[in-house]
This record gives sequence, structure tokens and C-alpha cells, in this order.
Amino acid sequence: MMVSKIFSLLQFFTLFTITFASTEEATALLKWKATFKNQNNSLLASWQPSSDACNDWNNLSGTIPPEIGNLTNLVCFDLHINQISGTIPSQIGSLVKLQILCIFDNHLNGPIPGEIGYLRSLTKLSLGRNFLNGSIPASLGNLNNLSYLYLYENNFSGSIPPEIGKMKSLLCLSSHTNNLSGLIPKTIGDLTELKPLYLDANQLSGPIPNDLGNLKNLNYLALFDNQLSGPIPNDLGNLKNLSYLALSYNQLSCPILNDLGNMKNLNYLALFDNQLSGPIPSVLRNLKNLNYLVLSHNQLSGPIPSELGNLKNLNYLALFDNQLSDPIPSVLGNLKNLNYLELSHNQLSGPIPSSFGNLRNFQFLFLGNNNLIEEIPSSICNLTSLVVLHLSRNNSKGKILQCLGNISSLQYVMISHNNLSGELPSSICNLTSLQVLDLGRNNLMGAIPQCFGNMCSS
Ligand SMILES: *[C@@H]1O[C@H](CO)[C@@H](O)[C@H](O)[C@H]1NC(C)=O
Ligand SMILES: *[C@@H]1O[C@H](CO)[C@@H](O)[C@H](O)[C@H]1NC(C)=O
Ligand SMILES: *[C@@H]1O[C@H](CO)[C@@H](O)[C@H](O)[C@H]1NC(C)=O
Ligand SMILES: *[C@@H]1O[C@H](CO)[C@@H](O)[C@H](O)[C@H]1NC(C)=O
Ligand SMILES: *[C@@H]1O[C@H](CO)[C@@H](O)[C@H](O)[C@H]1NC(C)=O
Ligand SMILES: *[C@@H]1O[C@H](CO)[C@@H](O)[C@H](O)[C@H]1NC(C)=O
Ligand SMILES: *[C@@H]1O[C@H](CO)[C@@H](O)[C@H](O)[C@H]1NC(C)=O
Ligand SMILES: *[C@@H]1O[C@H](CO)[C@@H](O)[C@H](O)[C@H]1NC(C)=O
Ligand SMILES: *[C@@H]1O[C@H](CO)[C@@H](O)[C@H](O)[C@H]1NC(C)=O
Ligand SMILES: *[C@@H]1O[C@H](CO)[C@@H](O)[C@H](O)[C@H]1NC(C)=O
Ligand SMILES: *[C@@H]1O[C@H](CO)[C@@H](O)[C@H](O)[C@H]1NC(C)=O
Ligand SMILES: CC(=O)N[C@H]1CO[C@H](CO)[C@@H](O)[C@@H]1O
Repeated sequence: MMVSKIFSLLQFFTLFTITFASTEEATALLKWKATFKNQNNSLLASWQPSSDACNDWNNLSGTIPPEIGNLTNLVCFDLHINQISGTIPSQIGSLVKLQILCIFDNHLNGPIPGEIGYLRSLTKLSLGRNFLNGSIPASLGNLNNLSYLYLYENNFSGSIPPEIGKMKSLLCLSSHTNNLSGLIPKTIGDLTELKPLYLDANQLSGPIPNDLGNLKNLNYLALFDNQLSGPIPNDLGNLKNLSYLALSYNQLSCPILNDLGNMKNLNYLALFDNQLSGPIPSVLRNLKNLNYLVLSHNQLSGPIPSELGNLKNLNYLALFDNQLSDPIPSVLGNLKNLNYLELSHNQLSGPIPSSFGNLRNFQFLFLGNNNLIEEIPSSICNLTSLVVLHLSRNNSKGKILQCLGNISSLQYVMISHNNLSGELPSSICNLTSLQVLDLGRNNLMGAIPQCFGNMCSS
């Protein structure tokens, strides 16, 4: 009677793919279940035997008791997205058959017990989005069957242990949004199976190790929002499978290396908010899959290379706040997929290329704070999707285009601080979506069109 009762309950523990070798284990499990605070949770009642061994239970609260250590046959422990609180007991180190430990998105605090290093069968360790702290235990290096290590969005501090490089099976390492400091260990370069590597939003400092260039299978590399310094290492150019490279918000310096031109699969390149200097390398023309290119807020100088006109897939291009000079290459008008262009705060001179009239997908055009002294080309009026036209602080001359009134999508027109003259055309009244029209500091004259009523134009 008692035994059958236990088993009918155990049926519902679908997350434990274990054979209960002893009544001791079953007792431990039930004891733990009894610690859940919300016993009457309707989800508990609906637990069904499932083909998915790692079924998740939602909305459970309670703690993980030390007795968990008695479940020595446990293979899969999955309680992700619940409200489990307290610490991870060191007894977890007894679950030597555990292959999956998945408790992300709970309220766990305290450190990862060093005993985790005994779980030699682990293939997936997922602890993200909790309140865990302390340092990453060096014993993790013993987990040489581990493929997935997720530590993101916790409060881990201290440095990344070099032993991490011993986890030769690792495919994915995500430890972003913590408080990790010190150097990125060179040994990460030994994790040659690694595909994504996320260490962004920490306090990591020092150089990016050249050894990362050994990670031949890497497709995602996110190191942004740290305090990394020095050059972008040459060997990163070996990462031919990389599709995403984000090194922004650091203190990287020196010129952008030509080897980046080898990353033929790159579609996202973000190097903004660093101290990179020198020219924009023309070899970027090889990055034919590039979709997003942001180099803003650096100390880049020289012209915008006309080779960027080869990047036919480019959708988003931002080079603002550098020291770029010379005219804007008119071949940028070939970038048929361009939707966003921000070149503000440079020393660009000459005209706005009339070829921009070809960019039919253009929605956002920011060219303010340059020296674009010529007249605004009427081809701009062909940009029938344009939402933002920002040309403030230049020396553009001529009249405000009558045809601007044809761009019915316009919401923001900022052309203050220029040398525009003549009258404000009444066609502006057709811009029914207009939210901001800033024309201050020009040489405009005449009346403000009737349709503006009492609206102030500057
Ligand atoms: C489980 O382990 C604890 C110590 O961690 C022990 O006190 C207890 O007797 C064991 N057995 C059960 C069924 O909880
Ligand atoms: C749980 O449900 C039982 C009967 O349905 C009820 O007697 C008990 O008070 C409930 N407990 C809580 C904590 O709601
Ligand atoms: C989760 O539990 C809390 C109370 O413990 C309850 O207020 C909430 O509605 C539950 N959410 C879901 C999705 O069941
Ligand atoms: C590690 O994985 C291999 C291959 O899947 C397996 O044969 C071996 O038993 C695993 N080691 C442990 C400690 O589970
Ligand atoms: C971890 O957090 C606890 C509070 O949850 C705190 O008492 C402890 O000092 C923290 N440890 C470290 C290493 O920051
Ligand atoms: C992280 O730890 C620091 C110091 O121990 C504490 O001040 C901070 O509130 C913690 N942050 C989170 C998100 O737990
Ligand atoms: C980060 O860690 C440092 C010690 O390394 C500590 O002083 C600081 O409070 C922590 N910051 C946060 C936001 O947890
Ligand atoms: C790169 O990715 C392809 C498939 O996307 C894969 O076949 C190849 O092994 C990976 N590694 C290298 C070094 O090219
Ligand atoms: C603007 O579009 C019209 C019609 O679509 C075309 O004839 C004209 O050449 C275009 N002008 C420019 C400068 O692209
Ligand atoms: C723009 O609108 C004017 C009328 O204001 C019209 O004559 C002209 O053909 C339009 N131009 C384009 C390119 O649609
Ligand atoms: C506003 O648009 C209408 C219809 O598209 C057009 O007939 C009219 O000429 C336009 N007004 C101005 C001032 O361009
Ligand atoms: C008229 C005007 O404000 N021109 C500005 C255009 O932008 C350059 C660069 O920021 C300024 O030096 C000019 O004063």
C-alpha cells in the first residue's frame, strides 16, 4: 500500500530520469518535494509522465536541501524558470551520474560549491540568471564531458580560472553580465570546439589574448562592455567561421587590423566606443555578408573607403564621432539594403552624394556636424521611406527643397545651423507625420506657412 502510493507520486517526477534503486532515494525525493512552499500549485497536480525527460516545472518555490545528495542515480536535474531560493548545497557533488544540471532563472544565491567538479558526467551546466556570487571554481576544469556552460546574469566576481581551458568538450561558454575581473585566460584558446563565447558585461581587463585565434569553430564572440585594452590581436583574423564580433565599450587602441577582412562569414561587426585609430581598412570590402557595421566613437581618420560600397548586404552603418574626412563616397548609394546611416560628428566635406536617392530602404540618415557645404540634392526626395533627416550643423547652402513635402514618412527633420536661404516651402504642410522640424540658425526668410498655426519652428 505504502509502496504503491510512493510510486504513483514518483510517476509525476518526470524530470528525474532515474531508476529508484532504493527506498532511501525515493524518501529523499519526497522529503524534498514536501519542502516546496506552494504544494497546492495547480501545476503540481498536472504533472504528467512525459517523453521529455527534462520537463520543466514552473513556479515552484523552496530550496534545494542537502538531502539531494542522496539521489546518487539522478541523471537530469532541471528546475529552470522557477523561484527556487537558497544556496546550492555542496552535497550536489554526490550526484555523480548527473548529466544535466539546469537551474537557470531562479533565486539561488551564494557560491557554486567546488564539489561541482565531481560531476564528471555533466554535459550541461546551466546556472544563468540567479543571484549566485563568489568566484568560478577552478574544479569546473575537471568536467571534461561538459558541452554547455551557462553562468550568465549572476554576480560572480574574481578572475576566470585558467583551468577552464581543460574542458575540451565545451561547445558553448556564456558568462556575460557578471562582475568578473582580471585577464581573459589564454587557455580559453584551448577550447577548440567552442562556438559561441560570451564574456560581455564584466570587468575584464588587459589584452584580448591572441590565443582566441585558435578557436576555429567560433561563430559568436562577445567581449563588449569590459575594460579590455591594447590592439585587436592579429590572430582573430583566423576566425573564418565568425558571424558575430562585438568588442565595443572597451579601451582597445591601435589601428583596425587588415586581417579582419578574412572573416568572410561576418555579418555583425561592432567595434564602437573604443580608442581605435588610423584608417578604416579597405579590406572590409571582403566582408560580403556584413549586415551591421558600427565603428562609431573611436579616433578613426582618413576618408570613408569607397570599398564599403561593395557591402551589398549592409543594413546598418554607423561611423559617427570619429575624425573621418574627405567627401562621402558616392558608391555608398549602391548599398541597396541600407536602412540606417549615421556619419555625424566627423570632418566630412563636399556634397551629400545624389546617389543616395537610390537607397529606397533608407529610413534614418544622420549627417550632422560635418562640413557638407553643398546644396542638399533633390534626389533625397526619392527616399520614400525616410523617417529621420538630420543634417544639422553643417554649412549646407541653397533652399529647402520643395519636394521634401513628398516624403510622407518623414517624422524628424533637423537642419539647423546651416546656410540655407529662401523661404520654407508650403509643401512641408503635407508632412502629416512630422514630429520635429528644426530649422534654427539658417538664413531663412519669409512667413512660416499657415498650416503650422502657432507651432514654433525652432
Ligand atoms: C540523506 O543524506 C543526509 C545527509 O546529507 C542524511 O542525514 C540522511 O539520512 C540521508 N537519507 C535520507 C533518506 O534523507
Ligand atoms: C491545499 O489544499 C488543501 C485541500 O485542497 C487545503 O486543505 C489546504 O489548506 C491548502 N493549502 C494551502 C497552503 O493553500
Ligand atoms: C506563481 O505563484 C504565485 C504565488 O506563489 C502566484 O501568485 C502566481 O500567479 C503563479 N504564477 C503562475 C504562472 O502560476
Ligand atoms: C564522457 O563521454 C563519453 C562519450 O560520450 C562517455 O563514454 C564517457 O562515459 C563520459 N564520461 C563520463 C565520466 O561520464
Ligand atoms: C555573496 O552574497 C552573500 C549574500 O547573498 C554575501 O553575504 C557574501 O558576502 C557574498 N560573497 C561574495 C564573495 O561576494
Ligand atoms: C553583487 O554583489 C555586490 C557586492 O557583493 C552587491 O553590492 C550587489 O548588489 C550585487 N548585485 C546583484 C545583482 O546581486
Ligand atoms: C564587483 O566586484 C568588486 C570586487 O572585485 C566589488 O568591489 C564591486 O562592488 C562589485 N560590483 C558589483 C556591481 O557587483
Ligand atoms: C565552420 O563552419 C562549418 C559549417 O558552418 C563547419 O563545417 C566547419 O567545420 C567549421 N569550422 C571551420 C574551421 O571552418
Ligand atoms: C528619382 O526617382 C525618379 C523616378 O523614380 C527618377 O526618374 C530619378 O532619376 C530619381 N532621381 C535620382 C537622383 O535618383
Ligand atoms: C513631388 O511633389 C510635387 C508636387 O508637390 C510633384 O509635382 C512632383 O512630381 C513630386 N516629385 C516626385 C519625385 O514624386
Ligand atoms: C500636397 O499633396 C497634395 C496631394 O498629394 C498635392 O496635390 C499638393 O500639391 C501638395 N501640396 C504642396 C504644397 O506640395
Ligand atoms: C554652420 C555650421 O554650424 N557649420 C558647422 C558644420 O559642422 C562643422 C563640424 O561640426 C562645424 O565646424 C561647423 O561650424
